[in-house]
Amino acid sequence: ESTTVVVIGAGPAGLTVANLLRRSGIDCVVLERRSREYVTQRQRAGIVETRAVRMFEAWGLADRVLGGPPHDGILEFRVDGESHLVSDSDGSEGPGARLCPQQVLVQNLTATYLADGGDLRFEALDVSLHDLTGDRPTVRYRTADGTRSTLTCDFVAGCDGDHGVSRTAVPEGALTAHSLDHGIGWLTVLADAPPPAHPLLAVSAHGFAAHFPRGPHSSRYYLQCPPDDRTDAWPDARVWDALRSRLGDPALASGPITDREIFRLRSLVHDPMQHGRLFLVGDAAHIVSPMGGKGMNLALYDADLFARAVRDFVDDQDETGLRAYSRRCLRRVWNDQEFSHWLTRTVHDAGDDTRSGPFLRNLARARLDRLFTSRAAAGAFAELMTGLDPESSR
Ligand code: FAS
Repeated sequence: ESTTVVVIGAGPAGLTVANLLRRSGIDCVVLERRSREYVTQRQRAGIVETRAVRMFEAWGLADRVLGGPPHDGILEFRVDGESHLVSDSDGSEGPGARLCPQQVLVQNLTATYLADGGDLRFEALDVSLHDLTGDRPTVRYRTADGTRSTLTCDFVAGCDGDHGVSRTAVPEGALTAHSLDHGIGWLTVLADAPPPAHPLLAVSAHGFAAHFPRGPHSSRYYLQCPPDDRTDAWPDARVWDALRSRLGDPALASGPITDREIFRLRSLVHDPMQHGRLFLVGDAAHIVSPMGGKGMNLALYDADLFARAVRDFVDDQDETGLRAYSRRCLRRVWNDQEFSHWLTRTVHDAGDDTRSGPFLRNLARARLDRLFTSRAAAGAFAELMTGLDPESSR
């Protein structure tokens, strides 16, 4: 079988690449290891940032793929119980961020791609990549009934996340991994409990906590915990007690907890993000701590750059975008890594100084004070939250 692009993975990155290529009339096949039910139910990110909204708008897809209400552009920081509302909108013209949970985006991207006649193959097993440095790479896989298939293509989009197969197909030493372990653990909890009026970040001596909307009747919470902590050390009562004390809200409404997971905050970047005819997109190339909501939005950014580069190549034999893909993505990746790192350090050092010590705690408190009192600092924060390219490079 032959196609132009084989996309590996049907998460936000893979499905966005597939839809954008489809819109450009470019043939592609998506191979997803899991079932459609599994992939479309996975709850993770909760906000599609302004830049990504405008990207879908520019491709004529926003109405079909974005769900959820507009984000009102207000973020709440609560420091030792004191509330500070901060704008995360830069006031530019055009649609703003949407409170669109990741599973809603994935469901809509899947439905749109299939409705437009897209070729999406679930439960594609044992995917392997070959001849990536030749002109016609091949991708092999098998279906559950044992049938084996081979696809030849012009390009492979590795959209298979942090534990995928694409990166392993690159020879040892061709990619450099830059990683950082923040030494911070988070218990993340999903619950059918009322969402907050605004996304809430809380700094307290008891440790960091956050409360984010994940739909009209559900919320995602984060609680700082020791990196090697275990979920069975967090029964429901302890979760709600810790949230009430750290969020400074004794009357916080609770609800059935539907998911709980502990993970270490870490950041990872693979450089370059391409090898021969393989292009890594989204988590397959980078992991960013959930602070600032950049993980999924970076995947959408990469997908847009890759799809435009392929379109330029197919329409005009112009390889500029393909050659510059990694450099252009990495500029944005490091910008968002720096922002997430700044925000992660600030909200954790400012609270629990047993980990960072009083000097770093005061530095973090000074950064918060600047954010709440300086227009320039608030403007820079809003620009970074929108994901829009700085004025200079727009
Ligand atoms: P994904 O991992 O989503 O998708 C990869 C796909 O490839 C999967 O469907 C997988 O089944 C498939 N696959 C893997 N190996 C394969 C193989 N060998 N063959 C075929 N298919 C294969 N980001 C934010 O922006 N904001 C947040 O608030 C946020 N919160 C998060 C909370 C948690 C608990 C976690 C874990 C992540 C969070 N993220 C957040 C980050 C997350 O949203 C990722 O950035 C996003 O899923 C990246 O999308 P993809 O790159 O498509 O990777």
